[in-house]
Amino acid sequence: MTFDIVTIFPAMVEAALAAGVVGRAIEKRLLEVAIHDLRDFTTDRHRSVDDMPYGGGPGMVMKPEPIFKALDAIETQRGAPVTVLLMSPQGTRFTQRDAERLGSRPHVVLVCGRYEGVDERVRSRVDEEVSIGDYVLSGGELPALVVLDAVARFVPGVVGDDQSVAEDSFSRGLLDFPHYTRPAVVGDLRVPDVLLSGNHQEIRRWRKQESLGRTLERRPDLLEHAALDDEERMMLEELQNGRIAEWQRGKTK
Ligand code: 4GX
Repeated sequence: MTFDIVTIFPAMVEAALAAGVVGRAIEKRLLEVAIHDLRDFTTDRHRSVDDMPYGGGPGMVMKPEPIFKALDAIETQRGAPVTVLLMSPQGTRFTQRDAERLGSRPHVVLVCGRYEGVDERVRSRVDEEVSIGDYVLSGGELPALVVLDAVARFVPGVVGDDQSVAEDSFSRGLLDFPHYTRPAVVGDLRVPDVLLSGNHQEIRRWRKQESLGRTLERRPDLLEHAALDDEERMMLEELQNGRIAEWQRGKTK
């Protein structure tokens, strides 16, 4: 899969892509990421990417032509079609479902805006306007990196264990269960006995219970769309029948 990132801060994006799962996937050529400096597509002496808003008002707006030229160059290089995403707080909220859907596109272009945003005519070249959440950032670079990371995880081979991507708690619509590693006791904090029991049936049930309990307590909204099996539906019903308090007491013991 290829990503093209259009930005006025190429160094910021470059640095973030070197590390971790994504960095390794680039080394292994599972992902190709090309970073395009928007100023390379300007034609004036000052390499201007922004200008004053028509109609007046504060702030600056990104000029359309450099963005159009960048997209033309990318489409020529990749051979259309490419999927063009514009990072913007006006976009639809990016979810794990979107990450999975975009993971099977061969070419995704991430356009990073700055200032007050982009000239409205840029949207004629944009397939999807994407927001990573309801807060205001100073540019689209961090959102583009967030989207790239979440999408890249669905590209086969990027995450070591395909199983863990498919079973990822968010893909199933539930929060994750608690994790522990050695040692079994730290000060007065113990690993739950069930995890040391070697009883895999019990461990599996405990993890389901914890996922459901946490989701019910912290993100009940997720349960509306969660894909639950029969056992999980029964557990949830028990939890909802006044067993939340009991589950919580168990947690603090
Ligand atoms: N999720 N920002 C983009 C400038 C901008 C505004 C409109 C294009 C259109 C954000 C977010 C976000 C701040 C990035 C404004 N560019 N992007 N920037 N939250 O807050 O995606």
